[in-house]
Amino acid sequence: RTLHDEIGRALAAGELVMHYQPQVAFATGQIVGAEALLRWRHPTRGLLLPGMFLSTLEAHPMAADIGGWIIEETCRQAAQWRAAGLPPIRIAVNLFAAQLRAGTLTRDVRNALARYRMAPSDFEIEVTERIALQADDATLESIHALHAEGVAVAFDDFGTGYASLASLKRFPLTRLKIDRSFVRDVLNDRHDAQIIRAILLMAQSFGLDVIAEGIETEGQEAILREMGCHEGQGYLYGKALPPAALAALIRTRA
Ligand code: G
Ligand code: G
Ligand code: MN
Ligand code: NA
Repeated sequence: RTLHDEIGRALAAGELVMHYQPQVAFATGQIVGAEALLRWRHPTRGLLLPGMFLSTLEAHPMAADIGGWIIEETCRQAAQWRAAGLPPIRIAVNLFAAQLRAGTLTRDVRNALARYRMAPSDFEIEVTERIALQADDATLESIHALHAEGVAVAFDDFGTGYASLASLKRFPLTRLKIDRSFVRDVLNDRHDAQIIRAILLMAQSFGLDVIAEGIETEGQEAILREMGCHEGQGYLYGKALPPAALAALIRTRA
């Protein structure tokens, strides 16, 4: 059987799980958010990372359903953390193009926020350039509606695509995620540093928040912070963790 054939069973059998990568505020060192990242606990192949199944999943007829499950599951988890006394954090979820084609995004987000009594601003959708480019009027309208209701919208991998700038004007955004390819050599490569400065300046003039991805060292954090970036995500703070491990990390950094 191929992974494609197994996806339906995987969802029904609870083999799909979300891990959470911390997002940290430089000023306080506290965890202010987490990006939800999908994992597949496959019964025979072990824990699968998205690289092994994401393209299969995106093309699967159940992609929109799985996207809906991810929204529900992350909001459920957030409510559980709050019930355990943790400070509320922002949860960021990556979207599938199929959710937008199916027109299920706004309904799924509204239902989950209501069911788990979650503040819209604690929920963030991550949009890639590919999604931004494919967006038809109906998609733009639904993302505008969520944004107007207070849901955060982050532009993922910002700066890597050829239409990043055009997307700034078409899309309602809350935050830019500086792609980790610019962060990697920021301490040594003048051009990477200049690109990051330009992104920060642009974000400021558009009134957008910024988070730097791929922060692996104190030095990278220090220079990003000095440049005026306020938040970071990366292995320096932690990789994507199971819910209990993220909760423990939130407590140690609180
Ligand atoms: O860290 P990781 O190997 O999990 O992420 C690999 C890629 O898979 C990321 O770029 C991310 O955008 C994508 N991805 C991870 N989880 C999800 C998910 O739940 N939904 C979607 N649409 N993409 C995801
Ligand atoms: O949605 P996105 O493509 O940004 O998903 C995050 C991806 O980035 C995941 O594959 C995750 O494993 C990876 N990642 C997260 N933090 C770091 C980091 O600090 N360094 C590197 N090299 N990769 C990271
Ligand atoms: Mn992402
Ligand atoms: Na990214």
